[in-house]
Amino acid sequence: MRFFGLALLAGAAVLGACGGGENKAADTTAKAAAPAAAAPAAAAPTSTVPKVAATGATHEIKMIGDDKGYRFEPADITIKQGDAVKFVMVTGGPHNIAFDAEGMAPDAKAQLDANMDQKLSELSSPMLMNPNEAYTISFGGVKPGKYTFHCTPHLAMNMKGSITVQ
Ligand SMILES: [Cu+2]
Repeated sequence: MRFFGLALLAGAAVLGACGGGENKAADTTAKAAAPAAAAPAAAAPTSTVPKVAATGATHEIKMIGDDKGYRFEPADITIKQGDAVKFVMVTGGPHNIAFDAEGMAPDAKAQLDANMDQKLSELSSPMLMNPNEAYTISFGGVKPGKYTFHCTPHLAMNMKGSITVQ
């Protein structure tokens, strides 16, 4: 993470040196958002890796908050590369899906991030507010490994899960 941060800062410094006036409008955003500001399209922020569509099965994970607690159900699943995972908001929202970048291989991280639409931030889905709202993530091109995630609003309530890609 530290190395990645330094690389971002270095990139921002280079942009600042040669960019001239084109960055004025973006100066109000945080440093971490600098690479996104450099790209003309807001839709494709930090990654240069293209999204890979799912070609396999779609697995469903429910997002629940009730008197038994906040949870993903099932919390831990195993899928194949190329499958998709559909997260469905059931109760107790807003919920989201935020993958833990720590320990994730850089190429896997780049692909997973590219495969997520409408992100709040890197590896972080938008909030799902209403029952039956869903958010589907393609694991096309995401290499085998275990990907852990949590719900940002309910991290303290231990709303966590994992997806193991075979
Ligand atoms: Cu939640």
